[in-house]
Amino acid sequence: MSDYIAVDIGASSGRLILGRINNQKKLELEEIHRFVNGFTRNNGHDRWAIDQLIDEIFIGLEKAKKLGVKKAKVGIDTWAVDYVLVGMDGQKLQDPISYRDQRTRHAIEELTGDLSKEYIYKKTGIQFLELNTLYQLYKENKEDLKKTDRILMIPDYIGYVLTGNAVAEVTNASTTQMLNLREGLFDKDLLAKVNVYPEQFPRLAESGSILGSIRHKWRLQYDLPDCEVITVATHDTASAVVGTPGEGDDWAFLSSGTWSLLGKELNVPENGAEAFKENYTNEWGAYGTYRFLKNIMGLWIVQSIRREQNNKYSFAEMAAQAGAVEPFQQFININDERFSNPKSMIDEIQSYCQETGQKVPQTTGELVAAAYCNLALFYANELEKLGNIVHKPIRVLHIVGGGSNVAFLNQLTSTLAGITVKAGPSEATAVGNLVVQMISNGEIGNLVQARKLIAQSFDIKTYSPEEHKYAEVLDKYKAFIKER
Ligand code: LFR
Repeated sequence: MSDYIAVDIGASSGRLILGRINNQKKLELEEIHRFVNGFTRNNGHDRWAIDQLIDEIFIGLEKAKKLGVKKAKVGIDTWAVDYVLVGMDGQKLQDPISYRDQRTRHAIEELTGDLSKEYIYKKTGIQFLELNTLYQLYKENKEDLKKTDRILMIPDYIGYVLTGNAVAEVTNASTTQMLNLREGLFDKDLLAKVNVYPEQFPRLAESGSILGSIRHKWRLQYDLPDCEVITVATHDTASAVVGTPGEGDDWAFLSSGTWSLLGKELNVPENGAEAFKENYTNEWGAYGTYRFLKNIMGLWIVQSIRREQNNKYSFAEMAAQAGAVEPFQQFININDERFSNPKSMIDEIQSYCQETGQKVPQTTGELVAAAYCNLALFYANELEKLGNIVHKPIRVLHIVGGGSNVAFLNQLTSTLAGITVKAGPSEATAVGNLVVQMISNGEIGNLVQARKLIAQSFDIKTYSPEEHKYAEVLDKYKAFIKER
């Protein structure tokens, strides 16, 4: 049996998780290292401290060695859309800019002035979000782009630093909004529009392919196990969907973390008029699948409230306080751009309620209740749309990721949407990362078997709709949202 290590880095934290299939034929996880992540303002932009993240990976791998791991496969996943510009000397030009940086404000309107949105959507099937790589590159410093030998997405860059080998892994590359669905390649027209040459991106690689061994120079510098890096589904959401224990064809997923990604796994992309109108995306998944989903603001709102209160309460305490408040006291369109990176999330929520003539939440419990109730309403509304677009009723919603621990939110979602919610695993992203490595190494046969293994290995909690509760709330919410 081999050891497998998932390096999973999200916008607010990162971790290294050791995975094994134990004697009871269950997948077993052991967290070996955890660290915080976040962007900071430097050199005029909100940037990620990428060197520090790589240092943390080495610290984690050294810890693995101390735990007795001699030889391991390693997979790396992170958030999507952000990239590193690498110069002719193989070094990064600058620290990468975060997708929440304000530089792409209004970039969609600017870029789609002469290339229509319909045209871009037909080509790519990707939702229009200002954070997409396409708009970031559009706003990129032109001199820096000229000096760029390689544009590498964050996990591809980390893989490149570790092994010396560079690829553009497909699940993440698709989030650039620059892959052509039909051709299966970067789209030349879109690249030209943002002054990028096709040669500046490395070759596309499928999830599950081998990237290479960790470079000798790192092994001299750190006390590491003998590691081979596997290019997993490097977009964290792609790994989370792989790690979702869905069965059959009537389930949807909700990957709940800093973002809430709500959608359905498809075998054929859905880029028709309805999907375009509702701004659903077709991100490429592992094993030829598509993640048909929508980005929803997610726990970012609660994380931001917590940060502004100097982390006074834990997430569990905040959820308990929210649960004690009368629910649905105000309607908020939580996907409004204004909540993407406000100076103060608390002020932003309060002014929204003031401007719309609603009760202004004051206490932590009231603020968090406003966030959770409106997340649940958003989910329920979207699930209905999703079922209509894919022409299939959705009977089960699998909630995975850190947010799947919030029982209050799971129950609200089940009741409002009128469907069964299955919650867990909370480490679905690391799990998805690990099982792709195991499939690649021949220890698991395929994705269906991997999901069976996941269902057997973790405690999945089921929530059923409560009857006669919140009967008219969803309709009132829909009417409110329509006007905005
Ligand atoms: C989630 C995620 C989303 C992506 C957003 C920005 O962590 O990867 O899927 O849209 O972050 O990269």
